[in-house]
Amino acid sequence: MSWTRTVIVAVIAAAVVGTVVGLVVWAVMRETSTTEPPELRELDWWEHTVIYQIYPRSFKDSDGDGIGDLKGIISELEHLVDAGVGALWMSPIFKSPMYDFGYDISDFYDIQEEYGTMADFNELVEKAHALGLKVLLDYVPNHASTYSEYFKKSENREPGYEDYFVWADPVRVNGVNQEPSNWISQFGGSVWEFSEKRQQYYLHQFAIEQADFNFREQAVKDEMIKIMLFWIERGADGFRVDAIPHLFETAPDANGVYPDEPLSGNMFLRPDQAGYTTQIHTRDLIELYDVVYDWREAVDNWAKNNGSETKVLLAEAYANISMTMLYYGDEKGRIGAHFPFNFDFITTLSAESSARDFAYVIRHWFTYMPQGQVPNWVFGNHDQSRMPSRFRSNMVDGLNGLNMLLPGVAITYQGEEIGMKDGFVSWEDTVDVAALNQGNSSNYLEFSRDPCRTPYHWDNSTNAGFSTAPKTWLPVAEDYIEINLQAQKDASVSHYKVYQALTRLRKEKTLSHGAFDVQALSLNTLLLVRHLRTHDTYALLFNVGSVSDTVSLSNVDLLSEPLTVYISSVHSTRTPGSTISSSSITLLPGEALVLRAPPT
Ligand SMILES: *[C@@H]1O[C@H](CO)[C@@H](O)[C@H](O)[C@H]1NC(C)=O
Ligand SMILES: *[C@@H]1O[C@H](CO)[C@@H](O)[C@H](O)[C@H]1NC(C)=O
Ligand SMILES: *[C@@H]1O[C@H](CO)[C@@H](O)[C@H](O)[C@H]1NC(C)=O
Ligand SMILES: *[C@@H]1O[C@H](CO)[C@@H](O)[C@H](O)[C@H]1NC(C)=O
Ligand SMILES: [Ca+2]
Ligand SMILES: [Ca+2]
Repeated sequence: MSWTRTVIVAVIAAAVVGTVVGLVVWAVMRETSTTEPPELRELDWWEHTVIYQIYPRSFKDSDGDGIGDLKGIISELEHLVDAGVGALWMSPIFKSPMYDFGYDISDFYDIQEEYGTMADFNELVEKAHALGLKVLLDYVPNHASTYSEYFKKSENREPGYEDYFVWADPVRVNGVNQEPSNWISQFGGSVWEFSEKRQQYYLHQFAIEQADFNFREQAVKDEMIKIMLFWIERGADGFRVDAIPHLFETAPDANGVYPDEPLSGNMFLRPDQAGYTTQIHTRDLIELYDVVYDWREAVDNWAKNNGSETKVLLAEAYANISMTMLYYGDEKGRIGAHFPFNFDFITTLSAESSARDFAYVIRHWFTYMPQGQVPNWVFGNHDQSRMPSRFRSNMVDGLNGLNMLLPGVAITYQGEEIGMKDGFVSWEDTVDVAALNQGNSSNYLEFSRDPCRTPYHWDNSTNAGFSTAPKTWLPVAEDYIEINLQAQKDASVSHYKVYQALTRLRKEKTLSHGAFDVQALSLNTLLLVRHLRTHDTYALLFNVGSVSDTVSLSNVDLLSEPLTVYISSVHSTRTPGSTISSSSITLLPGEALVLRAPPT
């Protein structure tokens, strides 16, 4: 949830000295680490899967109240199989007063009523597993709803709960109570909120209704592991872990004084907006990694003791590259998340990026990723403008192509398989706290996460087939008549058909085990090659620019003739099965081709 449009202009570490030349032998090194087995290494279930993020409120409404629910998800699990994904991750489905749509949990052990019951959850897990789909839950350890029993007990100073949250006395200035520090919430305003009952401030890095747990309290750490194992016992295959960089804040000094954060100097922000200060006391504190490593130990132990398959931890961390990579593990050999999400395509690339930027950003991740780890790629989520809206509509197939052809795990946010764009949400219809906190200003949309959360487009019937309600919780985007799943299933050529072809292609050993090379053939045309010994070579050719581009593949050693078009983007004039001459290829703006070549 750490929605960080304010830091979106993340600069790729300027100091990447030395060039990454030629082949990146990621997969090959993994393969040959033991003494050259003739067989390719067998991958664990998660290492090359496609994870599909479901935003439950907006996926499918089964009972006509305008809100998506578990029964709706159950009824559409076949869609995920049809799309060719291997796992689903649901944004939070736990009891919540919904100030932050489920990221403010009031009971971590129960299902939100409007989403369904524990019986529905069991049915969902059972059916998903029967269909061969893994089920990942959203685990939100940084904070609890102020409506939770934990918070109520802590506010009442009940024994054992006094220090469950971060409480601080007011600072008295000229006889007036003031906040303990100048720290600003991710959603705007002070992180400190005064409790009349306890006569102290509590800390909230997100909404006022989301109180931050105190991770220096052993009882909190124990409880968090208990929650994870509770859901694992009920069949969860792992977790996406929310907002981890915010787990710890700098502790007060011996006199109980909290240090202020320095001002960022960003003149475009008001003093109450996130980003006005530089978050040196509220993000990326080194203590948090030990907590993550403990979680990994707990889930690994559970799996070992129960002889079960691997349970995965995926870290949501908008952080710089070194702090991000630390989630994989540290120099002392402690291991953490199976991977931290790679948000580089969201935070550093846009419609203006060149093929050189793309190649650089891809290599950046591999340059810093510790050896033997699994990469992953994210193109959108419930906190960010949708992929075709951030880039261009004609780039959908090329971007899905990159997601599917790059090594490691591909992550799809619901709707990316059909090229859904952001919906328009008027101020009157706005429900996201990050936007509401801005008031009805001309720029509330810059802060709003509602446009990327509008309901899924199943077909061209009322409410895009999402719900039979007269009014849905967020409006359905107007373009659903043209952009919807049914239409794309009916069409002979569509984003969805391309997506299916891509997920099918992923089953090739070249994609699961092969090495890769990425380069810019020109300013705007990107080439990604996957190759593996005696197996066919596959390459993605993608014009990321807004004008046509002509390139040659004659000098690419990895690609030998004949080159066959294997998959082509929807507006391409080339049809799958046709051969292509490597000497001169003209690509339309956004055009993408997956080519097949004989083994090198
Ligand atoms: C898993 O193992 C733990 C002990 O580590 C045990 O308490 C629990 O019942 C086991 N669960 C299952 C589903 O086998
Ligand atoms: C990343 O952030 C950490 C902690 O804020 C800082 O110490 C480090 O210098 C940063 N590294 C880079 C490469 O920016
Ligand atoms: C929000 O602002 C717009 C444009 O300034 C205005 O037309 C609209 O009436 C306002 N809505 C509310 C609820 O204040
Ligand atoms: C709605 O979808 C159906 C089924 O895909 C199709 O036959 C019909 O032409 C569509 N109607 C419109 C207005 O696009
Ligand atoms: Ca419903
Ligand atoms: Ca925290």
